[in-house]
Amino acid sequence: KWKGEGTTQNLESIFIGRCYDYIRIVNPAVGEKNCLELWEAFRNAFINKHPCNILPKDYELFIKLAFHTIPANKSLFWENNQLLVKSFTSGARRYMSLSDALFGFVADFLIWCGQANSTGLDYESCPTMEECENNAVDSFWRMASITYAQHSSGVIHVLLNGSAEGGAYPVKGFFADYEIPNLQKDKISKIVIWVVDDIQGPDRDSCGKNTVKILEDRLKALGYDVTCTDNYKPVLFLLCVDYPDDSNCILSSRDTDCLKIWESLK
Ligand code: ENP
Repeated sequence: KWKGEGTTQNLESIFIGRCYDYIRIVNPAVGEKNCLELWEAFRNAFINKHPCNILPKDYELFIKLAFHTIPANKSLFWENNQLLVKSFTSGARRYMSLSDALFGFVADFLIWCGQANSTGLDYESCPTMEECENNAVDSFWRMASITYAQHSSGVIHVLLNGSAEGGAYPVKGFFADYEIPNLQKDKISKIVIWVVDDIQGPDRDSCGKNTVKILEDRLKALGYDVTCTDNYKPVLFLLCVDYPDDSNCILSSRDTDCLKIWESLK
């Protein structure tokens, strides 16, 4: 009856399994957590309710139980490049995006919703954002985003896609609406923006232009020290793994210059 896909099959097992994976293997530094209790708190946020009537605060208990600190200088916000972010953060080893924190990790890529007057999940369909804003998944990410932003400190990183249609910084989105307003200015030393284009993709947005300029101006007006770098090399090189022969992926331009001179002399 809804337009969106239904609840992910085996949701409970995936959720509880991910929770144990996280506390035992991915990031044992978060300490002991009761994964069954986390699942109950998560489930109670949306079961037995109309699936368009779920609010961020319904996830408060889940967030409280799953919460752990986000290490200073490790926060990474992003838009339009989820898979790149996944490989760049390297499962919290390099940076800790929201989905590398326990309270995002357990839900990443999953879909869920319940139904009114039933304790069952709806595996057939779930409401999309267009059908109703207060659906179980979006309200969850709102609550998780707010918490993640409030607890981010030190140098904050933002990874944007310069080839994204409509601009690298969506002026309406989780980052714009729930994360920027919840950053705690007194805990933040600097905001570093990286705008990386898809290799062989269009160069739609760059530092100082279009939507990135809107973002830089917004953050500066809020009093943050902001820097912006186009095609930040460590991230670009990660993309190069799939395009080893592309001209953007040749390591030293001096080598190619020498090669050209040598070729012309032959
Ligand atoms: P999209 O539309 O590129 O990707 C949405 C996918 O990312 C969904 O599969 C979602 O899982 C998963 N996901 C991981 N972290 C988040 C998240 N944090 N979030 C919403 N979905 C997330 O991403 P968006 O919608 O633009 O969100 C990007 C935001 O995430 C940025 O604000 C970034 O700073 C933040 P699922 O369960 O929905 O299938 C917050 C909102 O970290």
